[in-house]
Amino acid sequence: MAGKGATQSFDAVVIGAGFAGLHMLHRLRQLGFSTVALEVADGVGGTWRHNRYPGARCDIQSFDYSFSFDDELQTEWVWSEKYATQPEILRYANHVADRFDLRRDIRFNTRVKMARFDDARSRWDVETEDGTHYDTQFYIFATGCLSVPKAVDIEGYETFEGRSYHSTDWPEGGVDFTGLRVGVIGTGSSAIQTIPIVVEQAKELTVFQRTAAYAVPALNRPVEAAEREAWIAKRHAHRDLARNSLFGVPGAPMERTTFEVSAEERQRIYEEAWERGELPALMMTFSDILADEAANEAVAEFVRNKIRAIVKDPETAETLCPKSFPLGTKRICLDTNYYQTFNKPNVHLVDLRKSPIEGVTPKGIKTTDREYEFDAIIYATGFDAMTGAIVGVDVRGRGGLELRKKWADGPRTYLGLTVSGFPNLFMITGPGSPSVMCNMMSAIEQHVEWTGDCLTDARKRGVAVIEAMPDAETEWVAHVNEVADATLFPRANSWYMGSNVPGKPRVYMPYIGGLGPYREICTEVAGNGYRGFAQQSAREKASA
Ligand code: N01
Repeated sequence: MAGKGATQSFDAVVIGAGFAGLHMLHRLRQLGFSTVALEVADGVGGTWRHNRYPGARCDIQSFDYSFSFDDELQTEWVWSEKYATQPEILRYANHVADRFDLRRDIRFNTRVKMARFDDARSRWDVETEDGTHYDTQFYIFATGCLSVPKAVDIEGYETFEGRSYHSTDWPEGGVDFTGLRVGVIGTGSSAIQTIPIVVEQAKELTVFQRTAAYAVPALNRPVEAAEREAWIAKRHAHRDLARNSLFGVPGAPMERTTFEVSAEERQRIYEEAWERGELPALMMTFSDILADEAANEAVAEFVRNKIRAIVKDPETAETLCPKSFPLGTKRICLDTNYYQTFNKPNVHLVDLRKSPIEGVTPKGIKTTDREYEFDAIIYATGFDAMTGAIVGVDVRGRGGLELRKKWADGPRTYLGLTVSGFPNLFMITGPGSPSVMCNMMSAIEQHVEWTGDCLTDARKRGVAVIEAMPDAETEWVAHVNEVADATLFPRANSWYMGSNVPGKPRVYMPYIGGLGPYREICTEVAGNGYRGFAQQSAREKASA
């Protein structure tokens, strides 16, 4: 291994050793590219390494939230629950790293400071914080969509004299909340998973809610041996359906529309979906839920009525009812006893719409109403999603073009995979791709396969430089917006829109055309000689 200031050369440098980075590294090695992965943490797992708050689990069924690229891997691993816990998912990531002997090509505790494209040599110079340089033809971001915590934007938070925790960076050994007065800020997926567990220890728990979320019951349970065997028997067909689906799991919205059926029939259909305990189930009940306001309101009211039926205090129930955005336009949360928790006498809900937080004080949290005293505060305030980790590195493309500047008004990509002006740079599940709109594992596999094929094809044809053309990028950005604008998604102030981070441009970032249709587009682009990409061979480059 080279020391500080030394330079090492590779065909490809992959940033990150979460699921995307592990798979990309493995694939490139299989294809014969010399590859190194650079990882800031001291182990693999990415966001699953840091998000170890109590209650953390996947919200896609474990069988689906796992790799399909290696049949032995998918048949040997045994998931213990319908929705695996964070420790089990992290064990799986470690298993993948061990099984394919990936660690020898991962540099842990390594943060990339800068990546610069050298026009003359058509190679990237990647510099890490310890001064090591990596010289590489291909530079690949596998940094995850939800890996950079949103900076806490509440005044005075550093003055708090009790203990502060962030769901995105939980202490490794866990936290004992026994007998403590705990405040939780946020009611997104992380908070909804952790609140029912923390309350088992806490003396008092107070939840500060700014925007009520839609949560559906996970109905988690152990995976029985017979269920596992049945899944193994049908795995190939199941994975094919997932690959070509909208959300990266088998299933599609029904063709019928909401008001085609009677109110009683609608209720029956919603009930059936509720009982499945799956995140996309309600959205799949009718084809118009994400496009038609009245259809969305009908299913939203169904969820509100569920909340009203569970939560005994009518005022608390009403506060927990989401009313400010259409169902599904922020990621639906999957819960286990979240709403039931508010029936406990030691759990309190503060409606920040009525009394906003003024700041954190040495003793607790002060709203416009009063001050609440705590021993511990949990910030479950989310992420600088999709772009945070990418612009967190100083990336300079052709002619010194800064990616941060290029994306100042929002991310611009071709296919969510590449950026014009940044040759030989690829992103796994970048903005402009389906990524967070579906099962991340399915999205990761599609991008890793496409990128591996693209690099192999370039090598075969002697292409030294491949770069998205500006027109192709502009068309793709327009298409991503056009598809989003035809839906209710832009109505919500979501992290999909970047609107959770103060000052971040409000742009719809993921591609919501669905994973299957998106895969077809990517395959068609590749099949047409990488349509929309400028390509230059080493010889053309030399004579240019
Ligand atoms: O973050 P979030 P998350 N004052 O951004 C509130 C995935 N995930 O970590 O909505 C007061 O959803 C904020 O309020 P508002 C999943 O994709 C998956 O929970 O901005 N409140 C909101 O309530 C998910 O969507 C799982 O008004 C403030 C909350 O904090 C994504 O990660 C588990 C505030 C943040 O919610 C993000 O989820 C966990 C402030 N200053 C996460 N700032 C699985 O199940 C923020 N909030 C796999």
